[in-house]
Amino acid sequence: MNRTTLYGSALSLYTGRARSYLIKAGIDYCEVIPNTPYFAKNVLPKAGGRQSIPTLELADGSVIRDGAAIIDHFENTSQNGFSPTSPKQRILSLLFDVIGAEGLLRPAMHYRWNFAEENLKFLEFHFEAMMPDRPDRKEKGVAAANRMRSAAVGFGVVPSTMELVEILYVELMEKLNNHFSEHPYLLGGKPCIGDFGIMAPLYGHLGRDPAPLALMQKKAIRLFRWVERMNRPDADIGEFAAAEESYLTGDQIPDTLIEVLKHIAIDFMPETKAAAHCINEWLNGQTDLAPNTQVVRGVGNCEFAIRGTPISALAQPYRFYLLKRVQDEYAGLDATAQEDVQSLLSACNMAELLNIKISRDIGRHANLEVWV
Ligand SMILES: N[C@@H](CCC(=O)N[C@@H](CS)C(=O)NCC(=O)O)C(=O)O
Repeated sequence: MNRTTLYGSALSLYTGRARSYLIKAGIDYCEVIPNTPYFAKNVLPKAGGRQSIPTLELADGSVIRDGAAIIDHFENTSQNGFSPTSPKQRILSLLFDVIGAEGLLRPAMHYRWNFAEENLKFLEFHFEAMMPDRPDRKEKGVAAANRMRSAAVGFGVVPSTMELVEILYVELMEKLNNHFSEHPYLLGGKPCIGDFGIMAPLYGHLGRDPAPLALMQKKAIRLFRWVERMNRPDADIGEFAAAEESYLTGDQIPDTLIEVLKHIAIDFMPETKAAAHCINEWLNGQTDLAPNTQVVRGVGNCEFAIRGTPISALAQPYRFYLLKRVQDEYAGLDATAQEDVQSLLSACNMAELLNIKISRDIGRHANLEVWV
């Protein structure tokens, strides 16, 4: 390849985050489904042997696997074009990245997998398209779709939680819609890392599959416009008469965004606490976990309750890999900025996030997340 290639799929949650970044950053790239012999032979071995999307191949043949690492690469080479510079905005930008990667999986999975009448044919087409073009393509596509359907259960979407998942998501749409009625992006007139983070669930699943797309278009037009805007190279902010294409000045955090976070906290805080507890128990039991051992997707289920509804969900270390970025950013701030951030997170019912940690760090080695 002599051009940057994004290996991904139109319906993939995590591809949506990297794609939006590449578009907004003006990077010349093409998108390819990773179902080719070329991918298997030339890209996969450089991606730690792990077939996850998004994976990026640069023009020089080097490969970056993992959406956060792809964005880090371009942020590092472009002087952090999409990272705000003031303390509270930096913290929220990183926080929304965690929320997007890990905190909205239940609504994403529910509205994809539990609306068969509207979604099934659409999903079958895409899963089949992801498989190599061989006689068993259809069969392989169905098997892959079934694996993802059961992942939804693993994230805590079961009949007893579906009503709660729907209520919380409809409320979230409302809060996001309010915010995007006043500001084109999370922090003003320009997307930040957190915008790309929440694009993951809000595009690939919730802003594209037929059932949730129709719901979003009906209930949250301004949110739908944000999704659309995030996949366009220009700022696409015509409906905002006076918007500047920059972050809000003076480290402002709009009240509408605090309302969004307060709502997310209802689900995100209990799950983060329970997942940390579960992962730490697991780590305690690992007497021979050598450095550079690959971090697996989940290490058991954690239990928590939201508004009285019990939930059991996979405890995923990756949540804490991204959360540590928020905590490290906080640790590097001066005392005044730390106080400001603490008051902000308290107003969002998220102050505890600065202290919820897992007992072993996660790093990257050979394109994989590993235990340090
Ligand atoms: N942490 C990764 C997660 C990527 C991911 O899980 N992608 C899904 C599709 S949306 C996938 O490829 N799953 C298969 C796997 O992880 O083996 C990222 O942010 O890029």
